[in-house]
Amino acid sequence: MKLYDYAQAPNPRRVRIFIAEKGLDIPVEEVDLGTRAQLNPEFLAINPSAAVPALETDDGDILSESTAICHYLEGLHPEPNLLGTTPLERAQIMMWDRRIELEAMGAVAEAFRNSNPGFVNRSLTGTTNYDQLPDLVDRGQARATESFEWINTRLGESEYIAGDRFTIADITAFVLCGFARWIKQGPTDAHENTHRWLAAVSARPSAEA
Ligand SMILES: N[C@@H](CCC(=O)N[C@@H](CS)C(=O)NCC(=O)O)C(=O)O
Repeated sequence: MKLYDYAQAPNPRRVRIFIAEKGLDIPVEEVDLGTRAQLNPEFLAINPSAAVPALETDDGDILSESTAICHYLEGLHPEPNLLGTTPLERAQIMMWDRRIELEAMGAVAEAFRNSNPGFVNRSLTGTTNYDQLPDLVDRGQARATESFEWINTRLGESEYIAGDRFTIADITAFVLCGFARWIKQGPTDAHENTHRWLAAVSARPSAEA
């Protein structure tokens, strides 16, 4: 098995933390997004979406999408469970994970990719170059601010994001907090529930992954 990775990028980090929580040792190959190696024909043959992470299975199949890779790994290595056990718990974890990914990470990506000079004409991932849209920067910032509000509210009613135990939704939210620093965002001092949760999640060895 092999994980196509990029150390600084948020989505591959989600998978690395998941792998660490499972106690697995999967070799990684760095795809240097800094030199746009994701657009090289060799990598496009692996992942036509031109993005990391991607996982090559022992049988040579390729999986992309962080969540799909995590589902595959959980299927092979069910313990510790990170994706839920009952139909309700699985749905709740997926619900929170998708909200964190699509709303909160999406907001940060919107602000970051439309403002950072390194992403001129790369405002979206993929093989087509899309120009930055400056109007999306303020919107992304506002959506990120809003996201940290509802995350804090959620963590006031629940010990972890999806319930009373650590799951993939906490991994995505933890990675979000690091990613949000790229746009000078994150939980504010007033977000006490988030800081309580962040202290617990940061103390896990997987946080280093
Ligand atoms: N939905 C995908 C998103 C993957 C993604 O956006 N990866 C970024 C790194 S965090 C990437 O490869 N970017 C390449 C680029 O900027 O062109 C997933 O969950 O894996």
